[in-house]
Amino acid sequence: MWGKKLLVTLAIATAASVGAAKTLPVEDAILTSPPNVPPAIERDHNARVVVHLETVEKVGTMADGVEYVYWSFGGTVPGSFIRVKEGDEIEFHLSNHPSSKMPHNIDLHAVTGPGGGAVSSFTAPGHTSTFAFKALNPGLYVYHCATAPVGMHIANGMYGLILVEPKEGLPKVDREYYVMQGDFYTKGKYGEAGLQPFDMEKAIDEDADYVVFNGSVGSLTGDNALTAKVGETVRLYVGNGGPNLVSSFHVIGEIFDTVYIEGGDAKNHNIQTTLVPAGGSAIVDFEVQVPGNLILVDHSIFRAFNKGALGMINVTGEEDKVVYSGKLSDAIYQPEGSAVQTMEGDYKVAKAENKEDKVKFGKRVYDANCKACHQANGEGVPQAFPPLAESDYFNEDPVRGIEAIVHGLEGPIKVNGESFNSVMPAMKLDDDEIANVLTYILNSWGNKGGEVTVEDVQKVRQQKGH
Ligand code: HEC
Ligand SMILES: [Cu+2]
Repeated sequence: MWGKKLLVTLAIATAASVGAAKTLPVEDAILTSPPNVPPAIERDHNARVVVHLETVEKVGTMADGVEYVYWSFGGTVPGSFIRVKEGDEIEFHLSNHPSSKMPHNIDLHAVTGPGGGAVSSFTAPGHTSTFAFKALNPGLYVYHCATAPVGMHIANGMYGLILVEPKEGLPKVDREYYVMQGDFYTKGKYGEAGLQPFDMEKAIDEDADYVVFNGSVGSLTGDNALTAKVGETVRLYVGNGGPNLVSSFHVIGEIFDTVYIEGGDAKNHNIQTTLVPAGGSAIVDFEVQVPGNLILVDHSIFRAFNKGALGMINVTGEEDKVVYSGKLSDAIYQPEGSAVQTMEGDYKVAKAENKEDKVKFGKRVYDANCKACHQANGEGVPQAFPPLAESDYFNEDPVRGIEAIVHGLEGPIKVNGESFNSVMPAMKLDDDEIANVLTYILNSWGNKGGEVTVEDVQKVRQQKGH
């Protein structure tokens, strides 16, 4: 009699598969690709959550004209977002696609156990491994491949996030997004076209060519920008796969109302920039109050403007001139009287008298505001910043230059036969500075000559009601 009962119990345990302590309702996990996040968990009990995740090696786009063989969880970088509840039991099935050249495994930082599941999940191409774990601690956790050479598997894109919601859930917000930073190391330097192989030397030197959100340059800009409406609350689940670099995560034009520090329980408020370690995370919540483009960056700022770590949230809705006025006026500031205008070396002269002055003053504006991107002689940077030297786009209609400075410029354009699809932020320059800098450009580097006037600039400002 006892023997028979034992046998039955064993059979049930096997049917409910390995590791189940008691019988929980079974459900399939909803997995999402970045920047999407699975819906909040509504159930008030625990479940046995079945996760099916596949490792895939495939060619993807790192930047315009640049391809890379990504290794991924679920076919995207970062990998599929997994969402469970504190106390859930997770039955994990890791499949390695038959076309893979490498074995892979998974180390989930949410696992309490050896290697975070790495050894139990080691999977050859064309195989599936299964293991189970209990989500003991709530938090936002990184997962990654931990197959040797570990650094190489992570550098190729094998990381993602798993959220273990606390028992009581997280406060409701209007929108949730999944953003994960990673650094990449390629044989060619940033923007060099073609299929770029992984560069182990650079990876060891921590000399990244690309630092990006969600696996590629432009994954969160232009048509891929995140969206929100004025008055909504936004939550970003931010991860950092590394392999090497720590992220100083910042959103230009926004303040984080709440940061769940390092993805844990501790909440900090009114934060400008939060540190996201390699192999770590943060949850940031904020309300958007005014329309415009919020820019996500790693505030190690060369990474944002020269290596790709730049994303966007396009906020639409009503202006609130009390929260943010826009430019109200622009008066000449002369703390030391008009003497400033004739200071030795004529550093600051209020007005250009003629074209020669404009060109001279325009060069200073250029060096201080444009050179960093468009380069010293207007030659630009392939794939990233279009040339201003002999630019057919600009010479055809210099008003485009005014528009680019006043309103910013984004989306696909063609300059001298080369396509660009990037973001130039609007620049806070006054009408004289804009007239001067564009006149300087028109009269430099083989451009067609001519002059841009303050009136031209004012016309553009008025067109869009500025
Ligand atoms: C942060 C980098 C950055 C800065 C600073 C910057 N630009 Fe740009 N600029 C760009 C990018 C990127 C584009 C292309 C945008 C696109 O493809 O949608 C661009 C496009 C342009 C274009 C049109 C394309 C062309 O090559 O003719 C002009 C003109 C231009 N910028 C002028 C300026 C001037 C003048 C300044 C300084 C006042 C300036 N830019 C500062 C990044 C920058
Ligand atoms: Cu791997």
